[in-house]
Amino acid sequence: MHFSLPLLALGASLVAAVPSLEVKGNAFVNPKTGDRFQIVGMAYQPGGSAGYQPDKKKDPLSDKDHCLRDAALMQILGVNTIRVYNLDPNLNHDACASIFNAAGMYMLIDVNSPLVGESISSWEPWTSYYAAYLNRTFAIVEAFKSYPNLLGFFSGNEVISAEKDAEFVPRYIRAVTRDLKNYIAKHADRAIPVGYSAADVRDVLMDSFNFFTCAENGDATDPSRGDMFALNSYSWCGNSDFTKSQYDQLVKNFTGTSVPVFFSEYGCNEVKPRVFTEVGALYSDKMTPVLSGGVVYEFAQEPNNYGLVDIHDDGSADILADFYTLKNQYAKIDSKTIQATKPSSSSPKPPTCDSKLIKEAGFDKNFTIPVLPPGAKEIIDNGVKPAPVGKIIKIDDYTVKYKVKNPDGTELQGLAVKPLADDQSNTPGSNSPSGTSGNGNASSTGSSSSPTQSKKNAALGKREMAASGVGILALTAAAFFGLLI
Ligand SMILES: *[C@@H]1O[C@H](CO)[C@@H](O)[C@H](O)[C@H]1NC(C)=O
Ligand SMILES: *[C@@H]1O[C@H](CO)[C@@H](O)[C@H](O)[C@H]1NC(C)=O
Ligand SMILES: *[C@@H]1O[C@H](CO)[C@@H](O)[C@H](O)[C@H]1NC(C)=O
Ligand SMILES: CC(=O)N[C@H]1CO[C@H](CO)[C@@H](O)[C@@H]1O
Repeated sequence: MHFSLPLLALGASLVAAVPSLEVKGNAFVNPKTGDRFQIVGMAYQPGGSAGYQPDKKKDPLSDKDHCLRDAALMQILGVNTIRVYNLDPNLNHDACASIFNAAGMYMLIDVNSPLVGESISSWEPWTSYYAAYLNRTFAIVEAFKSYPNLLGFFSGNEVISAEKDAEFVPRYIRAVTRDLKNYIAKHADRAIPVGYSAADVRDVLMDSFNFFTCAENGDATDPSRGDMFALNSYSWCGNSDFTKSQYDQLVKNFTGTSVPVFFSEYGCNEVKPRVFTEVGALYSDKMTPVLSGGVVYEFAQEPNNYGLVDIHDDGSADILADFYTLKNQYAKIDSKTIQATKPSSSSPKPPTCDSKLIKEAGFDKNFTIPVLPPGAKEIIDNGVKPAPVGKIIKIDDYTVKYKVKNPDGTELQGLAVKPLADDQSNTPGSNSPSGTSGNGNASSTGSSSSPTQSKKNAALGKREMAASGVGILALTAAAFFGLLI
């Protein structure tokens, strides 16, 4: 084995790729090592919903230089997966997918968008379930199925957010899951996981979990059963703890799950600045046996104030203080251990779908899944026509073109994506250009940030900080680190 290492490294500079992951029981597994994979994820929707404009040929994975900037920054953080919500199947995503692949990051892709005709509606779902809608979701499959770093598809996101949406919607989400899985089985060369991303609303969460992960007659191959289940979890706010956040209940409730469960969003911002202490809990041995990590909401700053990086129209960007707080929390994760556990050898059988699984009175108890709408069978049989095609391409230059500044106003030097060796996913510390240690401020040396300090940073506007002279100090520090590297 040892002899082949240099050869592998050589090959890696040509076409490095992360290994496509598989689902085994309640775990994502790297088939090459047999190790379990924990998602260290980032929600990526620069521009918010305006970042998706099919009429302007624009979506979050269609601009190479933007992706280079953001992948480089996420590499510094230590992210290994991105979640992207709204995509146009007919745009070319090769450069961005290849950049994130080289940076060691997987992609979780939502097949829907908020536009009419591009998602199942919470209200009268049958009016939104038709062939052209399915054709679009299958086109997303076509556009992404060939990227090795595609981790999975979300068949829906928070379509059920209250009991009022729960009477009929669940069976339609199961129908879409079935259709996507049947399409993938016929037209993709590997089993790509499909699952639902649920709202963490107590009235509907566990019923959603049971509804989407049970199987007809307990048969795990039932195509309408989700391959994974995710929840958008915002119950840990500020310096909370395992019990106060009710993470203990989540672990208890999902124990024995027959599919991987993870947070498809987390990062409550009710207490500001965020301290991201939930990271320590999420990747601790209290949670990793049951959950498979989570996705932080979110990379780009938007009016709702969850962002880590403020991106400007000219492509330049300002790193916000929360970015370094999260980076420092990620740095404490014991990646080697959490990414190298063996999945449990016994996979729990899926529960048999039965109205007894459902607790809330208003929640769908009908497991007869709606039949395909007219015209859809032909598309599943023959494939989307014309089908978009995606492929990994060679990226000649990984240098970031835009100026990116630290919270104190200093500019990051030498910012570039650092392509990883073949079969590597990104971990904290795999890329650290000068000026990105500590808090991204002049005097920072250590790897821990105190909440009081970040509060101060957030309170001080960027301009004030520069005026106070911190900027000049930081430049000196950046130059110093530059010499070291
Ligand atoms: C199906 O999707 C493809 C790719 O987006 C598109 O070109 C085609 O017109 C669609 N067909 C139907 C019937 O909606
Ligand atoms: C756990 O499940 C129980 C029973 O369904 C439910 O009452 C409780 O709200 C759940 N807790 C969480 C945190 O979802
Ligand atoms: C269950 O749902 C199916 C459609 O998915 C419908 O045809 C059937 O009538 C429903 N059954 C009941 C008892 O409501
Ligand atoms: C000016 C400023 O915010 N300095 C802080 C930089 O980061 C270090 C380490 O967290 C703090 O100790 C400094 O106070």
